[in-house]
Amino acid sequence: MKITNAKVIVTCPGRNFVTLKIETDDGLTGIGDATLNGRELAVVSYLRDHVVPCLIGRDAHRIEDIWQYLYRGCYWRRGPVTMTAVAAVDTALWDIKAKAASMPLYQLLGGRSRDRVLVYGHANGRDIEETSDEVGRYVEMGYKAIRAQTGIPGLSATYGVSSDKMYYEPANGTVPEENVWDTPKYLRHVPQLFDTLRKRYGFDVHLLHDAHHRPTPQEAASLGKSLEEYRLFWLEDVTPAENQEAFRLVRQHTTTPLAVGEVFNSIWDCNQLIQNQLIDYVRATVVHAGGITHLRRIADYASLYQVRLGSHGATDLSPVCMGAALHLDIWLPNFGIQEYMRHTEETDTVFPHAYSFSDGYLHPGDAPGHGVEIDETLAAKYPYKPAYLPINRLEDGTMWNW
Ligand code: KDG
Ligand code: MG
Repeated sequence: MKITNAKVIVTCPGRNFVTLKIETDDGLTGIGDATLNGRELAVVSYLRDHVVPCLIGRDAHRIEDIWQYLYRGCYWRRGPVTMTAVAAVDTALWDIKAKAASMPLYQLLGGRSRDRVLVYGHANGRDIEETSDEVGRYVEMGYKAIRAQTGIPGLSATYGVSSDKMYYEPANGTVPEENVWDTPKYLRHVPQLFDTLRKRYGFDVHLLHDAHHRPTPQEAASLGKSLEEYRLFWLEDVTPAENQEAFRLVRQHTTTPLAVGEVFNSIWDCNQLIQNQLIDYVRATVVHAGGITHLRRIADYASLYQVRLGSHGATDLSPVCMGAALHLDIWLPNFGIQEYMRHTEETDTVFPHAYSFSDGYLHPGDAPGHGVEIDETLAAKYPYKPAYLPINRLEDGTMWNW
């Protein structure tokens, strides 16, 4: 089955998405997500200018060989732009292979290891009271796991907290908005949030929290310790992981489960974290970590060390990524949880999909392939708009971690 065409589709139904569509000579097509938040057009160029011309005429069934060709063959290995482009090709090819087999993708991976995929939603509020009410809304919708973020007294804006609730979109502004950050204020406030939540909702609901890489390793250790009694499902991105060894200090001081890796694009980003059991969950995802082929490799490696997969699933990962991720999740023996930040109806209409939510779980559906399509006519009605995530500075103006 030869690849005859590959096109890169950019659309902005409320936020930007990049999608690669691969066509074959026997009429089957497949799509892959290629969205890299705030750097979308870099991946568009990488694909259009450097990858698509090399795909034409190749055998669409040779997924592994094409992956190696794009990874080893480009000389410049790894990096978010490269690995997002590789992921888009890989996901589209898995979609085609599963359609050719008339099977849902999870069947090709080895079949289901579970009936449904546990997901967590995002509850956020300007203060503890509002966040606590939001957690209640998620409980009512059937969620079994909820991430809670709250505004911090003394800071005018906190990432992850917005006046829009169910469908908030963190990326906006033609240049990044600048927020002020203060870790000591944050460290004092967060335990109060979880104290309130546990008193109100008890311990049956899973609670999660994202520190967005702001604390230093020492601060991260102290945060983990101060949250132990609230029994979090996980504490995420508690410090940057460029220096994987930094997690040793955190690990030595707290039993709070640790998750990291939404910015990882390769197994080399988490090799030491996994091998030394410095984390409990790896947050890498299909679109940014080289597609199903490479994420499966990371997850298999993680399983040797009892580290589980808890993939990133914010709104900047398109429904195409979500569909593919759910097939991996339902098969993967060492699956932990899947993030599920809902897309707007506008986005869902551009990307009709087979996956569905019920009672706190997602199911990928049984359509052949990964079960997500793109309505190209509708997609064309939403042209690209520049949009960026905010950035952080300390109160004295120092540029800080995002
Ligand atoms: O593109 C970055 C966002 O998806 C990210 O900041 C959201 O931290 C995030 C999360 O855990 O969903
Ligand atoms: Mg995060």
